[in-house]
Amino acid sequence: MMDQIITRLKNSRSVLLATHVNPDGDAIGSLLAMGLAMETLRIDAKLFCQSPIPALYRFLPWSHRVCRLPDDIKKYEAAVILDCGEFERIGDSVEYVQQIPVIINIDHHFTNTHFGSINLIVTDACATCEIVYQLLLEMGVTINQPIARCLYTGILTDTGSFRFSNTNRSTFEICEELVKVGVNPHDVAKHVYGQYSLSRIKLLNLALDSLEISKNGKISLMTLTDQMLQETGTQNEDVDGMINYARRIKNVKVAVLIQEYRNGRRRTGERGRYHVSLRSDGSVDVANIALFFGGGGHVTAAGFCTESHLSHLKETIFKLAEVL
Ligand SMILES: [Mn+2]
Repeated sequence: MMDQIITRLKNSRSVLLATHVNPDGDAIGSLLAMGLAMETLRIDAKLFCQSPIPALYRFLPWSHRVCRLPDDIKKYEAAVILDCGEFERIGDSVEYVQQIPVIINIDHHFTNTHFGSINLIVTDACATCEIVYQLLLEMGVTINQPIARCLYTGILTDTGSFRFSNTNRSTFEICEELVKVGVNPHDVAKHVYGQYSLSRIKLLNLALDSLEISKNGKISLMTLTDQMLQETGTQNEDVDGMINYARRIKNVKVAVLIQEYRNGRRRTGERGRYHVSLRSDGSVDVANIALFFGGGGHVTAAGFCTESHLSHLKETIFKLAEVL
């Protein structure tokens, strides 16, 4: 699979690199690392993500080069889609991007739908950045400091700072190599974890206040409404990581965060649109729960979108607790 990808890329003059909406560290890290690598190979690469790059990741090289619209689609000979379980995860331009003759799908979600013409799905990779690292080595790309910094950030964030169950020996082996070429772990950690805005802390306060626990204590649930984000002046990116507070509660097996979509302006009684994030302690496969609702993800981290009444949605989730 890697050979096919390498041949394809090396024979392309112009490629589109894309990742998912509401990008996390792994999405951004793999996108930027691929972009920087394409430059060393003298392949013209356009970096695309529909959502803005969250402020805390703007310290990464080339983060300002990411475009929010994939223009002039005809010029691309291939597209590389990174960290997306489904093609639709890239957002509204999926039908447009689909017209690119070769779609290379690089991902580590076991629910990946193999939507590409070439699919490199490595479900035991701790992050898409790990797959990109191996690919770049195979391509003969020298992993320089800027590339290493992007890859390290993706691995750091997708393993929850080397705490999640996807953390293993190869995680540390790769990170050792990345540190060898100049990544400063303290510096990256300062950017990623040490720069919360006051509004984000105020949103956290509301999120903690919204906590509800199922009768048997196995499910914890947080709810964030559009109004809470507006009140605190926060963005979607500020919600990132808040679910971990719900997960840390003793005896909780599944933590749930319900987030209302923006522009959810509607009359009373009408259904709202919600994104539901799920995290488990490892004893429950939340990817399966997400799949049931039309979403996807990993065993311990998954999500889905739904249209519902909030009270009904909560009821459905708490019913799940009875069978855990
Ligand atoms: Mn990932």
